[in-house]
Amino acid sequence: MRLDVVTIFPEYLEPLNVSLVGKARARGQLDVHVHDLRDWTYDRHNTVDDTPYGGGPGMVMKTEPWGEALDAALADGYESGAHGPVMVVPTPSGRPFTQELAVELSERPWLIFTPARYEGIDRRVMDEYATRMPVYEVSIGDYVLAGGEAAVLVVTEAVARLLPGVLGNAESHRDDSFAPGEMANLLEGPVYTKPPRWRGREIPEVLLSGHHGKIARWRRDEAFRRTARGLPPHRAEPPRPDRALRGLRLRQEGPRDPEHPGLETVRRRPILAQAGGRGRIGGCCVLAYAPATGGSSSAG
Ligand code: 6GU
Repeated sequence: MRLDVVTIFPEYLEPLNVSLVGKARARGQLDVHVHDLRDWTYDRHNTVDDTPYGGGPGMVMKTEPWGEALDAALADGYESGAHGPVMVVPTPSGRPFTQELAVELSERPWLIFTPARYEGIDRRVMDEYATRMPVYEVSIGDYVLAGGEAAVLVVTEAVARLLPGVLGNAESHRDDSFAPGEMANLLEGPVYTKPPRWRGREIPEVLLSGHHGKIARWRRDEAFRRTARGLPPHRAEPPRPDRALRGLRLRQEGPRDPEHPGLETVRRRPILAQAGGRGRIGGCCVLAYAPATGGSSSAG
């Protein structure tokens, strides 16, 4: 996979040389190109921003440096044989970055990140490149960062570990929380290692039984239990409704979600953030879903 990042803080992307992503680069599984946006400015001050049309606070990133930088990155990529670019624009008003989106991005051969500072990039840049390639505007959570660089690191790490051969054990992301398949929409249960007793705390006995079937069942039960208990309080984004939640008996309180008419919301809580995202109904965050059962929904 080829990654291009255009930024005014190339040094912010140094962590891409470290750990899993750094090793993937060293092995040639990831081909990373970081570009300095200011290389495509021609005034004494290397200006990349200007005041917003229509007035208002803050500054907006200018079209011309982005246009030239992206054209150059694209030309370089195509020249070296890359194909099928996707532009990933980090922004708090983007679609929520989920494991599902990480999987989707991991299947693309070439990602071009455009982390912005200030109030964002002139809209015409995204509109222009959307005529040539898919443009994903992505948010990593309901809070506002000073710039998109940290989001690039987050997305890259989530995507890189999904690339074939990057994780040591081919099966090690099968059981991830939110991974598609068996564990879709389930949070992972607890894990333990040696010693078997620490400060008076023992590990669940079943894990010592050597009975693989029982252990698998216990792990799945724990994942259901953790999911049913609700999300950790810092998590605004709910597990997505699907088959995995069908067996759960949760209280129903909310209206139907127009996006998932066959399901009813079961638990809601107010949210504070302003940024857009799925899972919202009338200013509330949907925490879980239960199948709509025509009025008499599951209780308990
Ligand atoms: Cl992707 N960028 C910025 N600047 N702020 C964010 C974000 C991204 N995701 C959440 N907050």
